[in-house]
Formats: sequence, structure tokens, C-alpha cells
Amino acid sequence: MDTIEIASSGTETTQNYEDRNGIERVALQDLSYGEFFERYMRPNRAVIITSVADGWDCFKRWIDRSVHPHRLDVQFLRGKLPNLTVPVADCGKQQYNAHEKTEMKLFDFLDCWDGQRNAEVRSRYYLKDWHLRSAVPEYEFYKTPPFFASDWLNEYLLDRGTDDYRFVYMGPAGTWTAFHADVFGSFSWSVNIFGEKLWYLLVPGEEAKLRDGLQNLPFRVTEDELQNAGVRYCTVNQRPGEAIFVPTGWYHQVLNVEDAISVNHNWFNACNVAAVWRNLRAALQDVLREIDDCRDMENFDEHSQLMLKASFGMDYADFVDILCYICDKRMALLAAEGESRKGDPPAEYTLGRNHAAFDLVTIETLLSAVLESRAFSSTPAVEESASTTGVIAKSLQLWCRGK
Ligand SMILES: O=C(O)CCC(=O)C(=O)O
Ligand SMILES: [Fe+2]
Repeated sequence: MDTIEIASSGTETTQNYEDRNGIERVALQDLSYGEFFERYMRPNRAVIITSVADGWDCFKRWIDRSVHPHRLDVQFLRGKLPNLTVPVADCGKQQYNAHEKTEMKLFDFLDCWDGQRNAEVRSRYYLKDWHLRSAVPEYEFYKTPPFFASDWLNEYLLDRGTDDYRFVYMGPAGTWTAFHADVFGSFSWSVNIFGEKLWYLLVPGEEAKLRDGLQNLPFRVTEDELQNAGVRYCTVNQRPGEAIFVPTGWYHQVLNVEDAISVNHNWFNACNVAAVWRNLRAALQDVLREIDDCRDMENFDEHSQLMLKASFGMDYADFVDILCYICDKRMALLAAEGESRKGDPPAEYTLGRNHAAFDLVTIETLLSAVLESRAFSSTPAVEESASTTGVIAKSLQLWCRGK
């Protein structure tokens, strides 16, 4: 499956799968990109896809499967990777609503993993949010599964040569990730290459039942607490070679039931970019409430955007910039001769023309929404979006006529 494509420009109605219980498991060979798009990504439903990592170097080489139980091949990793400084969460310490973060040398972490230290010490340090792919770009130790290849966030960031949202997680048994929803309201995918993880996943909105009097969410949830609060949730065990698709806004908590290693990305695209926009707007409203008494100050808008960037990780100009960048690329794709064009990240995949058109329709809607948003007065970024919207409209007209 080298082209990622959908059935039409995305105007068909999606079947409603909401009423099904639990999280389905589907084998990679039984699921086309179009089916994943219609059944899971657009309706924002979680799914497990099996056998996605068979060809990956990390799946084949990092794990010694000639022994029982299988072990991490520490010797191989020490030979393959430099002794990088890596981010580590200390599962013994809480800082705000996450575990305290620290740093370690990779080889020290691996020694700790491999050593005979007692279980309590071993289950403390969780190597997570490790940008290994960008730290060692020449080592292609995995390939993004096609289902997750429409990724505006990493496409934009990687083309710009800046930060990315592509990670490796290495957690000894007992390490865990606190209750949270993902950055910006993004999707995430995670593929286990070793060991087993237990996920608790809440249907969006259900987390409200867990808020305390100050509207704070818990750091940790237990099944008893979820049941007592009448929360609708699912649990699923993710095994080696399995990908989990975590939809937008689904709060989750994850436990490494065994020593576990996974590759994961956060991303957004035409299916969930509206949710990112809603979250961005809500985050700006929070900032505005906080600094309401400074409304008369000079450069108030600029200041509020700075605060937005600090708290949310993205401001309006960043968001518009991503939309305009993707818009330009999709227009170039549609304008190109022939069926499709190579070179759309991840570079292994080609984006189909229907998909490009679907992306453009979504971007146009979003840019119009940004323009209409009264919370944001006129700045160069918004003016740019205004002119881009006009160009999109023209391009869409040409596209429709050509069909
Ligand atoms: O595997 C973990 O510990 C957490 C992963 C996660 O939160 C995610 O993929 O969104
Ligand atoms: Fe997450």
C-alpha cells in the first residue's frame, strides 16, 4: 500500500460505529487505508491493528527472541546507538499532573534495565518522549504504518527542520504514564515492539465525571474509581507488533505490565484539525481570562499570543502557518500532471488526489473559521490566511470542474 487514498473527496457520510462496545482488533492485511479512514479515523474511534511491525529493524534486531523469556538485546543497542542523553520520567515522583522529568545517559539506562537491581528501583525510571528518530536520522528503525501517514504536524515540522512529535518509549514493568489527553488534541499512535501495555481509555467527555471541585482531573485513575464515577471507559492490552490508534480527546492512562518498548507519534490531519482549533481557541480564552485586567496595555494581542504559545505549545500564527503550508503542498499536488506525485512525507507514501482535495476542503473551512474568530484581531498571519483562502477556493473550483 504505497498510496494513501480515500474513496472520494470525503463528502460521503460515515457509518456510525459509536454503539459498538470495546476496542476492535484488526489485522493489518484485513484493513485498507480507506477502511481505517472511514471506520476509525474520521469517527474518532480507537482500534488495535495487529502485525504492523514485522519488517521493522527495531522489532527484529532490538529483541533477542532466541531466549525465553525474550530479552532486550542491550549489546546490539550499545553497538548501534551513541551514548545519547535521554529524557527519563521518575515514576516515583509527581510534578503537577505528570511524573517528574529528569535525564540520563542511554547506556546507564540500559545498564539499569539489564542489571539485577530490585523491582522497585527498576520500575521507577521510564525513558519516554525520546526523539530517537531525529537524534539518529540515518537509522530507519521503523516505518510509519500507512494508516497514520496523513500527518500534517510532522510533515510541516520535518520539512522545516524543527522539532517533531516522533518518540520511542522504553519502560520496565511497573512504569506507567499518568492520566492525560494528548498535546493540542492530537491523535496518537503507538506500536509495541516488546512486552505488554495495559491501556485505560475514556470516551471523550467522560473525564468530566472525574473533575474535582476546582475542575482538576486526577493524576491516576483506578478501575474501581472509574466504575464508581459511572465513567464509560475501555481497557485493552497491547501486545508486541500491535498498533493502537488513540483518537482525539480520549483521556488515557497506560501501564507497562511487562518490560515494554514502543514507537509513537502525535499527529493531526483533516480528520481532527477542527478539534485542535477548538482547543487552541479555548486555550486563548483561558489566557484572556487570566490577563483580563491588562486589556488596556499596549500590544495586548501580541502578549496574549506569547502566553498562549507558552501554555499550549502553539499560537495562532503557528496554526495558520501549518494550514497554509499544507494547503500549498496539496494545491501543488493537485496541479501536478498525472495521477499522483511522490515526495509527501512520510516520503515512503504518495498521497492520493481525493485525499489532497479532502485536505484542502478542510483547510478552507478552518481558515475561514480563524478569520471569523473575533478573539483575534488583524495580524499578518491572519491576512496571509485571508489571501490563501481565496487561492484555495479557486483551486477547489478548478478541481471540481476537472472531475
Ligand atoms: O505508552 C505510554 O506510556 C504512553 C503513551 C501515550 O500516552 C500515547 O501514545 O498517547
Ligand atoms: Fe498519550
